[in-house]
Amino acid sequence: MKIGIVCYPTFGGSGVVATELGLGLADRGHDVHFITYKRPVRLTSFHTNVYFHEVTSMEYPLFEYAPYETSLAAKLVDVIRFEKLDILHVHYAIPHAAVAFMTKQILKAKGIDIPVVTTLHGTDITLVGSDSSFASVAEFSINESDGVTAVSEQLKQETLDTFKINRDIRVIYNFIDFNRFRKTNKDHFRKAIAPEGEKILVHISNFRKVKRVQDVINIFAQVAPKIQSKLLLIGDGPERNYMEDLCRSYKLCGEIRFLGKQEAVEELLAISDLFILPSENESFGLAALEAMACEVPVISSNAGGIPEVNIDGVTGYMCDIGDVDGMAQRCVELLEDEEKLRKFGKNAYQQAKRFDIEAILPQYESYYREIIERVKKRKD
Ligand code: GMT
Repeated sequence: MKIGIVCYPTFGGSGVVATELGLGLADRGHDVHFITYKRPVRLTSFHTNVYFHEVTSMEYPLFEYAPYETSLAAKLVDVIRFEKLDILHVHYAIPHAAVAFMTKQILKAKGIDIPVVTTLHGTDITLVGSDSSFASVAEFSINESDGVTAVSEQLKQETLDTFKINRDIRVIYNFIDFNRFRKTNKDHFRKAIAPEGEKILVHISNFRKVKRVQDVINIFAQVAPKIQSKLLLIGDGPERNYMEDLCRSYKLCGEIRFLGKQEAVEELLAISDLFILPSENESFGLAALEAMACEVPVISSNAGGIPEVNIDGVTGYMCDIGDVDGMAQRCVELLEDEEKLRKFGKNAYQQAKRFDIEAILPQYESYYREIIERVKKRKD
């Protein structure tokens, strides 16, 4: 198939999923065209059947806000027509599903009916899409997509509860590539970060409010006096400065390291003992899955779709959102018991296997075929 993929090209989960999906599809022989404003962060090397089309917007003094959606639609029309794409897959409903609708209409006028699949990732429904400044457009454009997928059962349900949706939503879980995310021996690296054999706790996110990074630090402040440990904070975002202040106020700057955005997160996960994800909301929790693939148990909140990934008492522990004391207690419990920590790590790996890219990618392939067929039938 010739597949067009639209996504946010940044470190966010939706962009990561979209890029890994595209690369996986290309490995299976499909031609994949990424169309976005910047090369996606995980699209680093050359692949024979992967193409990148950069969207540029013309500057004009009248434009206080450059009309990216218009430029994206124009680029999509161009790429779909001239590359003869079979399907367009947009990730994150806002604004991509609306742009896909506009693109579809323009192409219809030219005699082309391009099948459109929209994948909902989480905040496009829970935070952004449901805001009154976007809601009507989000609802309309989801309903106008030929196919809609959600990354967890919980997100599907939340979408149905939030909007009047008149079409099926297929749950296709996020996935993990075990060629990249697996436990590897990085002892030399571990020694550099934890020279005294300290345990390593880790959190990865975009440091937005929804991630409750302050809970991670508050948890660590309770763990550190009991267990010799270090905390790695990976990623960057609007909350970072406050978080640095919080670490200073605890006088824990020697134990907590802010590593910023990292490309090779698997190397950091390989030396970690526990992953902490106390999010307020999380449709899936891809970062937790990446940790689990590397045999790192997860201490998390029970928000959103996290319970579909982390199994309480098996692959880690779950507490209510904001239950810092509970999460700290669970961290200590696991870190004190080497055998349990190892067992939970193995369980985490087994659970991660359910989301193996090898099992999930064929679900997208067959969904594409189903949607292409449905659109074709509609035409006939
Ligand atoms: O977590 C974020 O804020 C980024 C966001 C995104 O769209 O880039 O992540 C969402 O999509 C990920 C990939 O499907 C999911 O693993 C995350 O759980 C989801 N984030 C939220 O729902 C808050």
